[in-house]
Amino acid sequence: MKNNRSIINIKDRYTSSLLDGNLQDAFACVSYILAEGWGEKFLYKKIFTESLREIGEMWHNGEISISHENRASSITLELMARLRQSYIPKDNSPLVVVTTPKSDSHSTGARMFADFLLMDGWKVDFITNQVPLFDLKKFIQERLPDLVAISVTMDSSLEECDEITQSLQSEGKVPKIIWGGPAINRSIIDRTTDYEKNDEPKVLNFQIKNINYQIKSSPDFVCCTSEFFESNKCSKFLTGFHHANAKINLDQTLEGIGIKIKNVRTNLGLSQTELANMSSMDRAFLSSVENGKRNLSISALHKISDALNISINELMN
Ligand code: B12
Repeated sequence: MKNNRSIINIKDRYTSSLLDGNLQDAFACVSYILAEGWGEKFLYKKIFTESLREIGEMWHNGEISISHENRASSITLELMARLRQSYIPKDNSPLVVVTTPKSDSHSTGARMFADFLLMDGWKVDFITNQVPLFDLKKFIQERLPDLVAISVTMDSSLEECDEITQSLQSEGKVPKIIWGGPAINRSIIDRTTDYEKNDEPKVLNFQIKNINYQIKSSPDFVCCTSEFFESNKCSKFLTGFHHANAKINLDQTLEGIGIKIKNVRTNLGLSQTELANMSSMDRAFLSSVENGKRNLSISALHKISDALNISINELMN
């Protein structure tokens, strides 16, 4: 079981490596976490996100210069780019365009969301860095993505997010649109639930500096409850795109089960060795199951689902 102390230690060491501009040491922290079998999502949530927030706050508080902040972000983005090379989408994977409003230069959260989708088998087009709306719209009309994700960090960019959505929904083939990011989590008036279009006639409002702003567009999903978009509602919305696709073959089924097992295991804070012991199987066997390389028997599936305390149905879903 991952112990809190060791997580804090490794996060602190990662943060120091970023502040020192030491790519090799930062890479060593990443290698350690992956070798322990804690998984990429854990690495993103507990190490990358928390370290970057800490370092960003240091800049906001005037403790370090913008160059130091920038170097730290670049090292993390470089490591994320290395990890991305191992996620290879299939031809029939759904396509998402991830973007940010032009007025919002915070792009790291958007990149992380994009990488989470890549890990879950999506094809991703990542468009930030102040692309003008007319150009973004033209691009989206050419690419015809299944989903457009708009990530908003600054409260002052919420109105622009609404404008982008209105513009994309005004003509042509309209893609599904999801909103998320810190400004959404912070500013939607009722944050106790995520919103789906069919939840209407609820009226969505923002509150920016205590001033109400009524949303004019109609996003298909607004992710407000969990910054890691792991609410049941959000997971269901995002996995629905895979189901809408063509027939799934055996390899894809095994891969899907493997990803699910790994996700549940890492969320429970279990290493591969620990889960292997709990389900009385060999770690190498479990590793091949998680990588989708093993046509596992129903009895093996049973042992794993028992150890994870989850039904077989859920693992197969
Ligand atoms: C790092 C940082 C910066 C960096 C950004 C580097 C970059 N390229 O991204 C720099 C130094 C450039 C910066 C600049 C500014 N910043 Co700043 N910044 C931060 C800081 C410290 C961390 C942001 C971050 O990178 N977090 C890490 C990422 C990984 O987390 P995340 O964004 O939350 O994303 C996660 C989830 O939200 C989710 N997610 C993200 N997108 C999406 C999308 C969908 C669809 C879904 C479902 C989920 C999802 O997934 C991610 C992974 O889990 C925050 C404060 C904080 N602690 O959060 C302030 C903060 C965001 N900044 C702020 C401000 C004010 C600014 C400046 C205006 C400051 C200035 N005076 O110049 C400028 C911005 C200029 C502009 N026009 O954009 C304010 C915003 C205030 C507000 N309420 O709007 C904050 C909150 C600081 C504060 N406490 O006041 N900043």
